[in-house]
Amino acid sequence: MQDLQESAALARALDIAADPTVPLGPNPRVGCVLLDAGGRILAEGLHRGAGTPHAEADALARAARTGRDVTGATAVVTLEPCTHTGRTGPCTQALIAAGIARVVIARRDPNPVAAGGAARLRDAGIDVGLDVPPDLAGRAAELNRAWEHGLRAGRPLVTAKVAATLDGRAAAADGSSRWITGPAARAEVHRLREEADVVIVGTGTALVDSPSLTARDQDGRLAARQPVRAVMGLRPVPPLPEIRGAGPARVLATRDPRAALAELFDHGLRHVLLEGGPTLLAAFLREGLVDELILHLAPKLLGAGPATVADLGITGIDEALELELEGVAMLRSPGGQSDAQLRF
Ligand code: AOF
Ligand code: ZN
Repeated sequence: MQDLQESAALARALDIAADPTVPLGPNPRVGCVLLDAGGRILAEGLHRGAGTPHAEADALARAARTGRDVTGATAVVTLEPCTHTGRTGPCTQALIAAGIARVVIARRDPNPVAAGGAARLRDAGIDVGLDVPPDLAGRAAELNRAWEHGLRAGRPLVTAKVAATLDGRAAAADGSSRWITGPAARAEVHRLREEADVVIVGTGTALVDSPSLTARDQDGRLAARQPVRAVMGLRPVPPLPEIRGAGPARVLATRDPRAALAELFDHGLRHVLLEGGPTLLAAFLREGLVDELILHLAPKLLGAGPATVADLGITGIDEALELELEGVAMLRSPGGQSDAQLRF
């Protein structure tokens, strides 16, 4: 990376790419900022989902519309420009044709169909910068974590979220389970929903809790980005409540996690959030289909009530599912109940 202006432009491109109004879909989130030789912004570009112009093409088009000359400019992009003709033409070609002198790339494109842009640009005599500051490279990786997982695994990334008491109960003996965790943990769940493409609950949870499955802020307002709301299982359940501004609702009429994930993947959904209950979580765990587990542990004891995970078919300690603890945080609720968050 050459200078501070490029770092600032990349931070800006990452902010642009994370735009919550970009629709859910199978494409990566990509942002682009064009800088003139003095480091001033000429134009910004954003990819708005499958079938729409790529971020680089969007930025070039905006520059053209505002009469800005991009000859000799630097393009700062969050993802390596593509080399393929897909739903749109190759961005490397567009950058070369526009007379761009330098391209700063935060993340290599792991998609074999589109990869190789950096080399293509260099071959055309363009200066390519791949050594971006680690924090920005990290943000670029994080931005499309689920998309990259999809390319590798051919199925969505699965994050499971569990709320439990200290003795591992998901609900009280009478079935009441709504307020196990405190306000900070609930806010965190809404953040997870906003990040996910689809939130799934089992039919059992849908019947007992009738959850809204929307992403909301502390005041109950709907977030800009809403996941698809899905109920999975074979028990007949009433439809999820109609909520204006909420994500569309889907029924996954299967008990087979693989089939459910395949169906969601086919619909372009790349990040699944499992929100319970115990049967749904067990089904995914049994198939080895939980990539991340987030446990919210409430400072409460019940001594009775269902466990967070149903039977996994394990009898001996040697068969235990071993997880790796990746992080522990305190979810502080000033004046309310604070909980522990464990990430596996
Ligand atoms: C995007 N937006 O801004 C860039 C992408 O479906 P297509 O034909 O539009 O091609 C998508 C591929 O292009 C995508 O998987 C990624 O590898 C590459 N770059 N894609 O959707 C963009 N720059
Ligand atoms: Zn492209």
